Amino acid sequence: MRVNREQALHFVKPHLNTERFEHTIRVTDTAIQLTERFGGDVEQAELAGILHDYAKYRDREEMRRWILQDHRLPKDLLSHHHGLWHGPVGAVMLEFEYGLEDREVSQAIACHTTGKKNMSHLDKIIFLADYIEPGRTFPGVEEVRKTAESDLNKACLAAASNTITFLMNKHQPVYPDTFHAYNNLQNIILNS
Ligand code: DGI
Ligand code: FE
Ligand code: FE
Repeated sequence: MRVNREQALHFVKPHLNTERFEHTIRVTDTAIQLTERFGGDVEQAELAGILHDYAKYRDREEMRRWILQDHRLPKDLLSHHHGLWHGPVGAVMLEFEYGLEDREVSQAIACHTTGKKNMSHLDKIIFLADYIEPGRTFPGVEEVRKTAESDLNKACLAAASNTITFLMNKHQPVYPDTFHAYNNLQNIILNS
């Protein structure tokens, strides 16, 4: 699948700046490593990693129109920070602009920023890879990287928990799916 990788990278490159493109490559490589560690389909992880921030720099008004017009996109996004829109909107745009047909890849892109309840294995891999890729310097990220060496659910929980703490400390609203991810992962771990 080397050709697929080159094609997909070539497709996203014009939509990203250099820094974001390099982040994209690191997320992709991290997602592949996590898949080798925890199982799953390497090609899906690779494609989702490459495409995950496709819509990051799209015009805010254009994204707003997509949210208003596409029945699959949750309208409550509009009452939350626009920084959260690029995942769900990107997933829908990629269907039209890239011809992305893989629903699992599309879902993982859609929830990569916030997480959600009942994340799939691929959702978790992309959510975590975006959080721990080697360029990230979030407070607490080193501990999450350590946890990610052995436990996918616990590492995702720590990432969601850190994000919630970070946002609350800044007196920022938290999108409900981020809490849903936290609660769901916490329950999985408590019941395991
Ligand atoms: O696109 P990236 O920069 O690679 O990373 P991302 O898609 O995780 O977006 C990161 C930003 O999203 C970061 O500033 C924290 C913010 N974020 C994540 N979850 C929430 C959130 N912001 C709000 N307001 N609410 C959330 O639930
Ligand atoms: Fe993102
Ligand atoms: Fe990202």
